[in-house]
This record gives sequence, C-alpha cells and structure tokens, in this order.
Amino acid sequence: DPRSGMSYYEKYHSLEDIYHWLNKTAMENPDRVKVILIGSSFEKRPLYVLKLSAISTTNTNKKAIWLDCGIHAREWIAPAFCLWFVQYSLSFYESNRDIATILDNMDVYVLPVMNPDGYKYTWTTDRMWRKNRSTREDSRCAGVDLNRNFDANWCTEGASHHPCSEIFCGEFPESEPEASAVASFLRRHKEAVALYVTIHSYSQMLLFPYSCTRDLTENHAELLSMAKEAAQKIKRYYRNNYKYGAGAETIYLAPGGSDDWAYKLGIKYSFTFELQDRGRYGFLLPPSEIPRACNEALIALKTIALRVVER
Ligand code: ING
Ligand code: ZN
Repeated sequence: DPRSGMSYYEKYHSLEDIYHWLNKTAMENPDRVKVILIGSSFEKRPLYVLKLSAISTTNTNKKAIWLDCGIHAREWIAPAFCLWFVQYSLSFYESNRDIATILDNMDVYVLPVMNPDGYKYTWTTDRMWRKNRSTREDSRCAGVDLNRNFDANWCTEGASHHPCSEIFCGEFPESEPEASAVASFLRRHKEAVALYVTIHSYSQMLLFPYSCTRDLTENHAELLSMAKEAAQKIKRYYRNNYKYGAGAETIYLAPGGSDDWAYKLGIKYSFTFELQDRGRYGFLLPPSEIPRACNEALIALKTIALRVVER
C-alpha cells in the first residue's frame, strides 16, 4: 500500500484520499489518535479533527495545541503540512526529544482541512478558488472568506461585504458552518488550548495578532521573540528567509481572521504561518517542494510549541 510509505506525504491528496488517510491513521494508532467530528461544511462534508496524545498520560490536566490547515482552498501545501505533522509526530515520538517533550506536555488537535468544499472545488473546477462554497439568495457569487468570518473586528477595513469579493466576510461573524464549528470547539476547549496555529500559503511569514487592528497585543514582545527564534531556526537549518511580526504591520490589515479571534478568546499564543514560497510558484508549489516546505514549518512549530511548554 503506497499510503504507508513516506512518499505518500510528498504528494498532494484529494479530499477523498485525506478522509481515507484520517481513518487509517486513527485505526493504526488507537492508543495515540482519536477522530473527533466537530461539525460539517456548507455542503455537509464532515469536519474531522485528529487528537494526538502521548500513550502514557501521567500528566492529568494537560494543555493542548490546536493546528488547522486548509482554511483557504487553493493553499494546497497547508493540508499537506497537517498530514506531514501528524506522520512526523507519530513516527518520531520515540526518537525526537522535542516531539516527545511537546506530546508529553500537550495534546495536539489537528484539523487537516478546514474548508473541504473549497478544497474539493480546487481539485475539480477552479484550482485558484480561495473561499468556502456557501451560496446565497441575493447573489450569484458563491463563497465566504473563512479567514474574514471570525468575530475579530469583523468586516472592518481589509474585508468586504460584497459576495463576489475574494475577501467577502459573510453575513455575520461565524455565519459559515466551517468557522462556527472551529470557534465552537475552541470555546469548549479554551481552558486547555494554550497555542493556536493556522497554516496558510504563500509568502513565508510567521504572523501573530493583531491583523484586525494596528494596535499591539499585551504580550507582543513575547510573541515577537518566539516568532523571531522560529525564523532564525528556519534560516539556520534550511537557509530560507521568513519574515515575522504582527499581521497588520507585516502584511496588511485583515479583520475577522482566526488567529486574532483565538487570541481574543484568551489563547495568548496564536500564530498564522504562511508557508512557501515567495511567489515563484505561489499556490502551485510543486510536490517536489513539499518536504522542505513542511520541514521548515515543522521546525518553526516545534520551536514555538517548546516555548509554550517551558513558559
Ligand atoms: N493570508 C492571510 C489572509 O487571510 C492573514 C493573512 C493572517 C489575515 C492572519 C488575517 C489574519 O489574507 C493568506 N495568504 O490567506
Ligand atoms: Zn490563506
């Protein structure tokens, strides 16, 4: 079965393949992986989260990491990273001290595809689709930008009320089932979740709140130093440059984003990673680049997660 070889992770996979992978991964690791259904998409596809945990749980009230991928349909490297991360965590728990430290102290919730309808649509119809696929009575244009649909200065400068816009914020905050499912899950688990990470592409940046305002967060200096350390590790090990900083000053003002919302919920360590590349291939990053793109993001995630464990 080619799915069990490493080569599986060096390819992009259809939505059906990813659902199959999810079940197989859970079945093969019953003591370390659980599948949680957190909701369904506009077109009624399931939103599955994998919960990764260490086998020996001596530590009772454990903290947790939330990791989501594929909020934007065309950013294919994002779901590929979530799969990569799960595979790496399961394979190297015994041999990698960082992964062991992280999993011994925190459970990890992984949502590999937050926007399954959009992802499916990029495989069948329009490779450059970004939004979800919700439809409405008053417009012929489909889709809401899920990263403008969260309740963080919702639909102010940097988002649009027009359904045809790529950054359409939706009817109201959490109007979309995908955003609402994630927000509800995090509200229910906010005491445990200490670190929120969401994966996008492209542009090679490690971003943190705020994107919805130019104000700085109360722990800006700490977030900056974590992102800086992570970027330095990528530079040292992979000779690649990642910018880092608060979203609003590093890319653009963007209200309604998931990381800002998670931060305002009380998850004080909240990051958006923009993976490779810087525009040569853009969203069409070739499969041959998956290993490097994922490994450098992984080192950044490990660096930040270890800082959260140690704090
Ligand atoms: N970039 C993000 C976007 O949604 C972002 C940037 C990060 C916005 C954090 C809001 C919050 O526009 C991409 N590539 O989608
Ligand atoms: Zn994106």
